[in-house]
Amino acid sequence: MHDADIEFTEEMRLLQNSSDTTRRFNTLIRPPSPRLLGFDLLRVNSRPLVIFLFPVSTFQIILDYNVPRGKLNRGLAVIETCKALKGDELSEDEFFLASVLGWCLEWLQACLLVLDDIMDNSETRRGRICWYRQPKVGLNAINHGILLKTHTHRIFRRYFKGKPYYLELTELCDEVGYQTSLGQMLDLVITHDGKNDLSKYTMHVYRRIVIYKTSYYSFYLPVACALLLSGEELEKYNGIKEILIEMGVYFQVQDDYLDCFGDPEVAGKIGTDIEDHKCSWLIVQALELADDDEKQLLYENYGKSDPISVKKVKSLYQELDIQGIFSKYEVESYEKLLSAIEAQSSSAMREILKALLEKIYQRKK
Ligand code: GPP
Ligand code: MG
Ligand code: MG
Ligand code: MG
Repeated sequence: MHDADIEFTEEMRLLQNSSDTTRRFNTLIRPPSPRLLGFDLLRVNSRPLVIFLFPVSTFQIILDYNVPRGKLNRGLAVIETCKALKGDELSEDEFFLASVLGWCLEWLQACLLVLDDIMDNSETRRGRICWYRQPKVGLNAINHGILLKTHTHRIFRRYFKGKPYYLELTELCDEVGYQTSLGQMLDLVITHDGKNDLSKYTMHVYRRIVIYKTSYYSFYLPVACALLLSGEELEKYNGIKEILIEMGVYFQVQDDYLDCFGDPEVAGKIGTDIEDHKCSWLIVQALELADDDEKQLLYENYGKSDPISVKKVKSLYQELDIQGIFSKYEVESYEKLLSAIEAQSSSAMREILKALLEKIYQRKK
């Protein structure tokens, strides 16, 4: 382990909770090597001026603002999956490499959130004003998002190049990155179409969007990464992909619900789906239940940013008992997922899938 890799801020330390894995994940490594970036620039240009033009601390600030304070679901899932596959505690080296990979997924997540917040015109994220809304940041945030993502490739090269799984791991991450961008494109294109015709918002369309924009990178990717890191062949575990994708759909439905009915103090973000005219699970449900007058109300008020219109939409959701429908959906999804998990032949996979499901069931953030 290099000194530059063990740097972590006080904030990182505060993230510790009672879970030993979380504590070790947070404190063992933060594989940023912002310094590495500085060193490389130094080597290529070999003039101190370069450091002056690109102070390392700039990257450090971007990292500190955007990587911590999340739930760490994706990063920790890599470690937990490796553990479940081994059936035992990981060695120091194994834990270290799983943490590197886990942090790369957390950096990817930070990149996606920085960019998504610009596209969704969001105000807050993880309890703070969105990065792009910081006065000195603005649309530079686009480049910061790209930096966060491209730097994970450098971390990969540094720690995994030469390992037997290197190529498959990088191809997996590239493919999932592509799928996520496609999902985001679908999200934005459908939003545009829906503004002319709300009837485009069907459950079929909804599922296509969220499988691509959320499921692949949030649920399939961490488990698939851990499988490769543990020397497993992904083909042997085809059955779990479908379950992870469905778990991702359930997770995004919760996200949509919390956008409207969650507590921003707890979730750390203020919802924007109604104002943004998003194809959210709530509007899809409402359209299925609404009579002609209610549909008219939605046509007139959905996608408007004035608080009165937003309130009218929320009140209609309440009248249609979307909250009750969501509660039922949660229980049914949990039970369906659980029985699909129980049918898996690998006990390690049953263990990890159950743990992932328990972590998100009835979540409030
Ligand atoms: C969640 O959508 C999906 C993402 C954050 C993926 C973004 C993909 C990009 C290629 C940028 P969301 O907008 O509902 O999330 P949130 O509610 O957290 O803003
Ligand atoms: Mg979005
Ligand atoms: Mg968003
Ligand atoms: Mg959302």
